[in-house]
Amino acid sequence: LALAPVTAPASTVDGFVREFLQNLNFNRGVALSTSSATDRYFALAYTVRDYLMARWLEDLRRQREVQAKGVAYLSAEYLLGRQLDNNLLASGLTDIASEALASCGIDLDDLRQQEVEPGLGNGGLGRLAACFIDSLATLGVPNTGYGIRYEYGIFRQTFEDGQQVEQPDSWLAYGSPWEFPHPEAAQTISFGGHTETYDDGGVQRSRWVPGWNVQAVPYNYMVPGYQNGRVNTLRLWSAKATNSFDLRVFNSGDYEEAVRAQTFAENISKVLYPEDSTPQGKELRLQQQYFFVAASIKDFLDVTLPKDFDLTKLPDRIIFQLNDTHPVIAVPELMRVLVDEKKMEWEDAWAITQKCFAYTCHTLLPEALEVWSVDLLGHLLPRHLEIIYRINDDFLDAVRERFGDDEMRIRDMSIIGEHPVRSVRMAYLATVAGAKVNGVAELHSQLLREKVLPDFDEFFPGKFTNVTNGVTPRRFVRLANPELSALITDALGSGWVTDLERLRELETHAEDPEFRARFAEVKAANKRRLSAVLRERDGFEVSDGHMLDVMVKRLHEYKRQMLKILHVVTQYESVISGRVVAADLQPRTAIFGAKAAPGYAMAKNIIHLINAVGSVVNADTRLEGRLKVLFPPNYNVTLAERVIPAADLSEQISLAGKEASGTGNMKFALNGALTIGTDDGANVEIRELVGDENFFLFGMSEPEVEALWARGYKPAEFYQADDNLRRALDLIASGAFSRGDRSTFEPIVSNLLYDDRFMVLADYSSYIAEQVKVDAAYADQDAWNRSAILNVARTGFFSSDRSMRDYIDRIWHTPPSF
Ligand code: 26Q
Repeated sequence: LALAPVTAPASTVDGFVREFLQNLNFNRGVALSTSSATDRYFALAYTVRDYLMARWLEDLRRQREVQAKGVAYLSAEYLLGRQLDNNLLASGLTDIASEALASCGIDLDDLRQQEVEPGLGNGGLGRLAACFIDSLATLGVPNTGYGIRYEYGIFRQTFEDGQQVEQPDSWLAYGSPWEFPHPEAAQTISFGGHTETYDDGGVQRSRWVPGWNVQAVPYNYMVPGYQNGRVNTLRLWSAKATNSFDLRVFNSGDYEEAVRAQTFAENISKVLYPEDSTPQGKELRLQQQYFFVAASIKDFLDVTLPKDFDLTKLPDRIIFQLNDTHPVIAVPELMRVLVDEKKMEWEDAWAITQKCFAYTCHTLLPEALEVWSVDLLGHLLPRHLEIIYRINDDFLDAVRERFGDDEMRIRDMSIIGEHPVRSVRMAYLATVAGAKVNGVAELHSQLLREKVLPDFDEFFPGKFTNVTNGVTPRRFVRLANPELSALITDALGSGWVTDLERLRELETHAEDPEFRARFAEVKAANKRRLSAVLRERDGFEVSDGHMLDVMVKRLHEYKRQMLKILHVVTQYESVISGRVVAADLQPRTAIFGAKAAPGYAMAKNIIHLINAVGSVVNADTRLEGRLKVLFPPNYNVTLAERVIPAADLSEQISLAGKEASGTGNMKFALNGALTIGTDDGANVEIRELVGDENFFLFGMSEPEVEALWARGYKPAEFYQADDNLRRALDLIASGAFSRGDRSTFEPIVSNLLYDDRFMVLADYSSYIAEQVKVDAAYADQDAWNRSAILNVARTGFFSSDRSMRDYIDRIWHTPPSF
């Protein structure tokens, strides 16, 4: 019996009902009649799990048997969103589940609402990781996603008097039905202590004598492919205090101290850092990074690989993909394992290591490039610091050999920086160690090579490459936009869900008036659905007939939410001053969604301003209800799935050269919104694909930005030169949005006038002019719908399936297995 394979329950409505009731009774311990919505949600989730289980176990078995090369995706963040609907879709059970529940008097949609999304990421980078593992499973490529099971994910945002307040995200309060804890498979992870050399039978060797340990407990999550019977694994590590032996290190003998030591250890996976740039260099953050990376490498070497595996063949079995610099400490960790523990020669170990890593960079902002002070790193990971020094010495020797004793260049390329304090430049370490280094959109990759790492590009020809980001069409089209999906499937058949370039075939349908009318009806239905969600969630009313003008993303000065609110203020001012009659406004609702890092004061000021402008504008009857601002708090994946399909206009307005790629921009275009955007990140590629006539371009290009900086940028000159801009800023400064208090938004206004690092004022006039064109274009609904359909038809390129194929073909060399 132990050898009998696990079998899935019968894929029938009756089979599903039976399994559901079993789970309700035996796993929740309740009767249907007395069960809560939570009980029913859990029982449903367990039922879906049961159907996927046989596939999962079979995949794990086959992967052990075949030993094909796979991808270990190392990411500190996975912004998964809700799991239920995705797993129903992947297993092809949505209709059966819906019917089965209905026969029990339960509405599937009510149960969907019960799930608390695991918000284990900040934004783009974390969501990208989630899209990538979905695509790998769908492509049938062996992959384990490794990360951290934060007990608290990204904070829950509320507003008090228009200002952001952060609440803890207790996503595990009721537990999660999707996780499989394996405390028996915990790994011991060490920190601190010192290093020493010793005589190993005549050979001098180094070793690490750690100071303290924690346990890393794996929690496994299913990652099902789309209706292909494949199930990969996401393995997130949770920190647990080790037994009393290790606690003794902290233990002065008393009980209270022992409990404190436990708390200390378990702090490591307690909370996601809510910063998504300007890393603070906090010790706990480095502990998190080493914790999950060391556990993951151990897991792969000791558990996944066969016992007798020849480690010189490691690059044939695994590629560790580094999602930004957050997991880069994996490089010296693998070296330490190979050299200190497996007793390999340094050169052999380094040759292997260089083939086992590849690095993705997600930024161009210099302040976002992660560095760790040598003091901190040496204190927490003394052996790793020695290894990094050795890597750097060897690297700089090679640089000298190539470029001569150009000490300027040596200093610039050193993995160790000297100012303001001696520190390890993690992006340099990743670049030196990685087989490939990639940016996330064409423009970004080009700037990365030319501006950020030009010396490295010259030294490592062929190492730098581009892989343009993508998004999963399963979650962001098929699930988020069922009506558009039905329309597309009606026109093309269902193959587009895994072959998104097929959307091209919609181009001809864009010329069919009847198809355009059906498309318009889908958009209208999505707006009604959003309206219902915002009413229920936030008590907001979405007005009929409004253009929905949407800007949803993290709050950052470089993304320029400020520019969008200046447009709103400009329109408002033009009406209250009497220069424009309200009846001439194209009705619009500006929808914002954005979280600010808790320590980012200017970002929080901007949130406050948006809310303040919203309160005033929404209440002013002179606008005759033709201009509205909605800012639902706590924008997350779940809200994105409702907002994006309802949008008419997608705001992608970062200063050129600052947004590495953007992925929201892709989701909007695929859902038939038109973009107003700068020539930045993946906007460039979106515009190329959809055509200039279907994209609202404005603002300086990256070279123009550079040129203006070089000339000397004086934002006040733009203020003086543009009447609309002056009136808008003066209105904010006057206290019109702060009950007459001129001090409230003074920091914003003076920042714009005298600093304006992200050139909001320089791009203002071109933005406003382009928005006038947007209004005019929207007035012709039929032409707008045609453009919107062409956006859908021409953006199939942005499927994360395509991104994954690019990584597979050009970086990983991991074809689909069995
Ligand atoms: C680092 C150190 C300490 C604390 C926090 C961090 C940290 C955490 C998250 C730094 C950066 C992030 C996230 C960055 C991010 O989301 N970048 C975005 O990545 C997307 C996917 O490639 C791109 O589309 C966006 O352009 C880019 O901004």
